[in-house]
Amino acid sequence: MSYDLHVGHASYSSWSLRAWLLLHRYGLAHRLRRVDIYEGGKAADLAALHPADTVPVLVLPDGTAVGDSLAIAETLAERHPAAGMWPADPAARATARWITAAMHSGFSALRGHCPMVLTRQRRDFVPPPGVLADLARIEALWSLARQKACDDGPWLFGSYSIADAFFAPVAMRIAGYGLPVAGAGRRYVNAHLADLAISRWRAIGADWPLARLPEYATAGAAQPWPRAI
Ligand SMILES: N[C@@H](CCC(=O)N[C@@H](CS)C(=O)NCC(=O)O)C(=O)O
Repeated sequence: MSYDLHVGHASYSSWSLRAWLLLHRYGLAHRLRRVDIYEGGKAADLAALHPADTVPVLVLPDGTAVGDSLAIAETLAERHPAAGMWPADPAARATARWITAAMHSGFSALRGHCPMVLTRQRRDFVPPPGVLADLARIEALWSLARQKACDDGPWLFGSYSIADAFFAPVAMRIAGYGLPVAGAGRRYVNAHLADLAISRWRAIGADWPLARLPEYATAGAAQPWPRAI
């Protein structure tokens, strides 16, 4: 039994990263199918999955296609209940669902001003007020999660959960743009930076050349990707 996961370029597609992290971290066999969302090939690559129009798209072993990262996460959690993708404790699980959905539907300033770029760290980025407001709310949600944590692990609820997969690209944006976070928030970003799954995903991206980079990928002064912030 194997899944097919259709993804955008691994260096830039933050929604793709979320879905892939779940398959990879929970050891679910899958094949990666690259969708050309940056060089004009998206329509052809997704034609067989109509009406899917964005990545990621997960194709189940029976051929059913599931679009949208949140639907993919819920589908995987339901199909693999023993994997523990949501926290076991009901209060922690409810909170995890809340903050995951809040991430999925919110933080438009952070997403708009700081597109995910996993190849380099911006040096000169001055966060506008909207980004700082998003960061403050993100840190409040992370703090709430830690209050509900089920064990001492480094992730939001102790052990890794879907919430961490959804906030991984947020952590990558904080690292990639040198955004200000302190204390527990900083440790959480560093846990993602040290995560071997993230290293693996960055290596996949490095193997996928692009003739034409997304314009934000080369904007501003840059330095190498950080090991920690
Ligand atoms: N809500 C969707 C958003 C997916 C999305 O916007 N994906 C981007 C790539 S990160 C995409 O496919 N962009 C190409 C396009 O919109 O044409 C999800 O959670 O999966």
